[in-house]
Amino acid sequence: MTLFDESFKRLLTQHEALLSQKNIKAIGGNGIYDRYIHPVVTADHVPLTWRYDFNPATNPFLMERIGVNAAMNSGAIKWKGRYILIVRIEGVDRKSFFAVAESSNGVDGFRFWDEPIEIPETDNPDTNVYDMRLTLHEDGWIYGFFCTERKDTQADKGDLSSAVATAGIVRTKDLKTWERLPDVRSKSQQRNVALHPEFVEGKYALYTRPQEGFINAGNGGGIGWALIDDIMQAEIKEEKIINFRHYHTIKETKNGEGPHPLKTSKGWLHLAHGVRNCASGLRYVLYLYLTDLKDPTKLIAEPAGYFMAPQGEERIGDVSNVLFSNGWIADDDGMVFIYYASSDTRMHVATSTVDKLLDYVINTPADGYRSATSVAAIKQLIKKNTTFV
Ligand code: M1P
Repeated sequence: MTLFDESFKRLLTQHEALLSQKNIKAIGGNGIYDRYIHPVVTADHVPLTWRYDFNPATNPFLMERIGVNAAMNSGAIKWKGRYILIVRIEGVDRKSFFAVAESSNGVDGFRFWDEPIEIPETDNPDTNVYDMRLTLHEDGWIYGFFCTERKDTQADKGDLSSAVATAGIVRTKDLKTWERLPDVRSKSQQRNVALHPEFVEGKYALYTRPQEGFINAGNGGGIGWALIDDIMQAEIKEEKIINFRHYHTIKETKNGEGPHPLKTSKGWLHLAHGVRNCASGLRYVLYLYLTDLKDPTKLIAEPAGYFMAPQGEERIGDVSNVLFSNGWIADDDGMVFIYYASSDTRMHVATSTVDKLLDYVINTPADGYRSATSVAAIKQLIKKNTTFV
């Protein structure tokens, strides 16, 4: 056997071992959800044929030709009984693209389809596309809303970092062929746009995140809501903030809707991210809130603080101290699979149930916005417990 053959065999064996690795629930936890010991998708899960030239004549050292930096912020959908992630893959060239990975049980065994997704471009080509939110809409299409980013042509000549973000739209019936619709038109930059699964007042409804700049929410901020007259020419005309930022909270700097909310008996259950700044940089955490079934813009409940924050190895990565989620799946039996990325590097799953998440959202004290109100909430709990301990 040649050295090439040996390396080739080793590469295939190691890759297969990773793909077939079983996942198990991590011990401990807070009763609200369970984490799992392994990430579900990483850069190393990406098919070897996308990265290596296997021809010994043209790649005698069996080197990786196209490197992958991260497999992160993934949209999710249950489709034909399979758990599907539309993974954001970021190459070492810093360009992101999308690829389908599927699993039979939602917690392990994720394998990519043969090729990445080809997203058609508009007349104004995207420089970078990322963070797709999937919605099976009642109109029968599966929509993907994603961030499309292009260079800011108004920026100073030497400024090669400023960008303009808006929401791109694709739709599909088979997750294989994707039709590109015109980008969402909006007065401000937009990221974290998700499509509500039902018509509201006969219109498509979007969760938005108006922002003044590419990174900063500025005065905009907050999770917005907009009704869209025509999805083929989507335009955000009026935007109402339905989930506000607040001073000295986990979403002081900015926040953004995750995947579209889950419809439950007690209201629309939302998963979002909140961002707070500190000396070591931005801290991204996940939080939940509940809105009214008949009026999805009306807040019913929102626990204080975060639902999930990076833990252990999750805290380290390409952009450290970040948890981000744009995909979750609720099964018919009430089980919920929360797909989240840690530190812009890898994908994980946490599982819970609709009942547990509703209990958490409804019965966790809301933020009183002062240290004294936090102490009051704890004292109330201690008092309630005196009969039990
Ligand atoms: O790096 C953390 C996240 O930063 C951005 O989040 P937001 O839209 O809230 O500003 C996005 O680029 C996201 O992809 C990234 O994970």
